[in-house]
Amino acid sequence: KFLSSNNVSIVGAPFSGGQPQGGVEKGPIRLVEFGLANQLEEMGYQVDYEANTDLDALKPAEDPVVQNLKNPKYVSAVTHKLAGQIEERAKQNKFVLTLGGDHSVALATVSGVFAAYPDACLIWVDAHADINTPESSDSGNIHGCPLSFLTGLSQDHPDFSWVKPVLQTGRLAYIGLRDVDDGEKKILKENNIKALSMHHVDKWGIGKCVDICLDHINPNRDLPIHLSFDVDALDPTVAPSTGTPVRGGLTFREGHYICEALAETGLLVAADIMEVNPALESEESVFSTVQVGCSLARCCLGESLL
Ligand code: 4U7
Ligand code: MN
Ligand code: MN
Ligand code: MN
Repeated sequence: KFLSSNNVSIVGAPFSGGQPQGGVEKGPIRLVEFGLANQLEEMGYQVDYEANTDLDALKPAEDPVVQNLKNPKYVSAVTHKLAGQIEERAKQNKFVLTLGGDHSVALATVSGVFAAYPDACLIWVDAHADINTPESSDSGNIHGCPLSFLTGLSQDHPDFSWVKPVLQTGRLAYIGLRDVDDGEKKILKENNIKALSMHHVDKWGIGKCVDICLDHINPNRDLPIHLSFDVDALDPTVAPSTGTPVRGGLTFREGHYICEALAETGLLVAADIMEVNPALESEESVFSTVQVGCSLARCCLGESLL
């Protein structure tokens, strides 16, 4: 409905500054080397790829903690730059597929996508809620905070004044949660955010969970949808190579079902595949994580629809 072209723009976000573990900046290149762009071309898409290999140049000489957040200047500079790229591609009517990189990069994807589609809604698939404020964050890692800035719940951090509160809390829904900080639970409750945990997936099944989320954030099925998929939402047996694994996650099929169901709506305009860290665990672990990341992306673009 919203995308008239068959163009897919892959935006590499080789960035790890939103958290302490190295290696996640190698996620995008591994997904592309695995053949993601070619696979999408074989599906009939016209694909372009921006690798963003020069993000290191944005690293400031000094980047002290500000309001409890680590690397604020670096994260801000990188995500601000990527937000502009993503906005431009979304406005060209291309499906924007962003490959992370740590999840602080969602500051860029949501800012860019919502600049092009102000009425969009966001499905956040993750073990974590990523909605800590600078005050509520225990770790100070910005990959745990992007949604507090994007919803306007955090507003006075000097390095993130460029991030506009583009996302209404009523347009955000979660699937897969199982490691949510106490401060985040309070935020989710107070703002009445639709948050489905693994408990709900067990109770209702994944099909009903996706329907419940869409009924809440997109009741008439007429708004553009952005999916941000943190691979740690999947069970660690399915996606082991990620920095913050949590047991008891989505199965291979449950993860794919979400992507398929969103593709089926015809409303999906952008997707993020985040937190793939090829430096973690064994060679087989990396292979299965990269493989599942590619197949989730293909399902977002309709691969398994008949
Ligand atoms: B990810 C955490 F404390 N909530 O804020 C935090 F548990 O993008 C984890 O979902 C954040 O992987 C995880 O540091 C961020 C922690
Ligand atoms: Mn996570
Ligand atoms: Mn995340
Ligand atoms: Mn993580």
